[in-house]
Amino acid sequence: MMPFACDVLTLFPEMFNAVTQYGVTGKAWKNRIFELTTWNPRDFSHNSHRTVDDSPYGGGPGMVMMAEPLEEAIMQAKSRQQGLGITHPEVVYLSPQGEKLTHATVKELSLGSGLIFVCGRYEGVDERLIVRQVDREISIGDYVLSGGEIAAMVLIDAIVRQIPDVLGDPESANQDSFVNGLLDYPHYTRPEIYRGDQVPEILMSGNHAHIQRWRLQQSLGRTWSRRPDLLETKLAHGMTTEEQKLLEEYKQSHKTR
Ligand code: 9WO
Repeated sequence: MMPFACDVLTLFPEMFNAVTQYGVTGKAWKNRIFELTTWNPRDFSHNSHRTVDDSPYGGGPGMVMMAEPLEEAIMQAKSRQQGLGITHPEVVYLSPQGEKLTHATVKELSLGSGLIFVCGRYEGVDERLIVRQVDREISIGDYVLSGGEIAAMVLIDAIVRQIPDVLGDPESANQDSFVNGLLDYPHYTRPEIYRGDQVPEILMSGNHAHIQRWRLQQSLGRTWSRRPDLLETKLAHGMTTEEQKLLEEYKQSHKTR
């Protein structure tokens, strides 16, 4: 299979070693499941100081990334991806003004064959670059970072683990929290008693059907108590009679404690 192609525009290319060198994404990169090419906007600067930023029109604090070096870097990234046979690589800009990242967005992006990530620094990027070149502006949450790099890595990590073969067991990604619209159930491993705390009896029973039902109930219950917003969505898409029964039972046992 052709690797999933990531082209990243960044002033700090070495930050991306975090995804290519470690863990599940590191292994996927080594196995050429995805590839990552960085483009430093400084290499596209038009002056000898390699400047890529300037002060904002209208005044105010800080600096703004200039459109020209970024647009030229995007052109290079696009022609590289087109050379790989990727006809329409989407350009993604990471910013707090973007659409909020969800598992659905991750899935959608993972279905393509390549993406170009624009990582901003300073106070942001000249709006004309965004209007001209960016297909999707994505936020990973309502907070401000020092730049788009860590957000891009969050997105790359989430996308890569959706690619078939990345997780050893082909079912693994489907077991992830959020796939069924619910939070994960609690996990336990040895020892059976940790500082006086017992592993829930049912997990020691060997009864797989019972364990499965208990885990689903924990997922439902935790979603109800911690993320009622997610449960509303799940409810709107329809819950089985079994799921409703398990949740009612969980609510009941939580009132009486
Ligand atoms: C910094 C700043 C300083 C003084 C006054 C206003 C300011 N705005 C910013 C700012 O928003 N900087 C951003 C840094 C510019 C775009 C790249 N940066 C960024 C991306 N920070 N946080 C993100 C981000 C990306 C995706 N999801 C959440 C946050």
